[in-house]
Amino acid sequence: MKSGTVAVVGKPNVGKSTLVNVLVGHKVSIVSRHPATTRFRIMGVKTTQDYQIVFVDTPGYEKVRHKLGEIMKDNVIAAIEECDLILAVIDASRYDSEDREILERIKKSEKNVIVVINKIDRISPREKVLSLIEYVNKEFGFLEMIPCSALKGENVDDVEKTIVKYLQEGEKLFPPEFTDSLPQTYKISEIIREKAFEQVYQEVPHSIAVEIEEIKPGDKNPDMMVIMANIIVEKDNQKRIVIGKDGEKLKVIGTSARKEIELLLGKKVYLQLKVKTIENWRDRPDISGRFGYGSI
Ligand SMILES: Nc1nc2c(ncn2[C@@H]2O[C@H](COP(=O)(O)OP(=O)(O)OP(=O)(O)O)[C@@H](O)[C@H]2O)c(=O)[nH]1
Ligand SMILES: [Mg+2]
Repeated sequence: MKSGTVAVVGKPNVGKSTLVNVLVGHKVSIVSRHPATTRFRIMGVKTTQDYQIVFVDTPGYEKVRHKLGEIMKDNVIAAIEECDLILAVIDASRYDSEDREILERIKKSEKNVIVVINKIDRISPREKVLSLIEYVNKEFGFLEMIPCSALKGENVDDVEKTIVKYLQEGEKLFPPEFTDSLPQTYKISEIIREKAFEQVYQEVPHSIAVEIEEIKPGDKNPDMMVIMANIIVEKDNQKRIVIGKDGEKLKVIGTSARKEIELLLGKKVYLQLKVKTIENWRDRPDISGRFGYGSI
């Protein structure tokens, strides 16, 4: 039996969470078109007869702009330092100095590193990927470089095989049925955040957090779950945007979140969403800690 922890690290939006989700085989981490979606370390576990891989998905590594950003960056560094192996993800169509900075930081850790060149489905002709591999290899000389497309599932099995190649012999770290580290309430809040993000990203980029106030079986119908949650924003004008004209936006967010939460819980759900303003919550660790953005 082989086992170990793998930190998945890279610039925002390169596809780290998408890759972790396909490798684990279900949705562990929310994904979006927009950078800085993942906010702290998220663990997903893949267990087979022969091995167990514990993936640690991390927030995109980038310049710190607020207190929450600092916590996010600390989480990436802790993941790098604590893991057995690093999966450094880059976007085949967007390799730049930010990637280089991260790769340099990773190199310093002296860990085994596999570089995943993701989004190759965007590259044509495919030979272009080869020159990127050659270039990065010359610069850093990491153990392995694997091109793949997490979105299309292309070559993802190769990524998995290569990880297993570098895992040490060891016992399972978690029971085989364990697939992720997240409490149910956190998953529910992340689903709501993902749907809100889809609707209002342009206007309210990163000021959204979600707080679950209550989850309980329905009074009349105990098979149904009643969930009360607050969408937190930083300013009153953002609150108006999230609610939308005649409550339209909030309704769309609520409906799509409810459907996915029903799938997660395997039950009917009554979801009540409210929108609240808490000024500058991202700069207030007392507040952001409440939404689970400390460390886990
Ligand atoms: N074309 C293409 N798009 C991809 C691929 N993998 C991920 N994406 C898309 O890239 C976007 C970002 O994906 P995420 O998985 O959220 O990226 P991330 O690296 O976790 O981003 P942060 O959490 O913000 O750091 C989403 O729109 C994905 O659908 C891929 O292989 N090909
Ligand atoms: Mg992510």
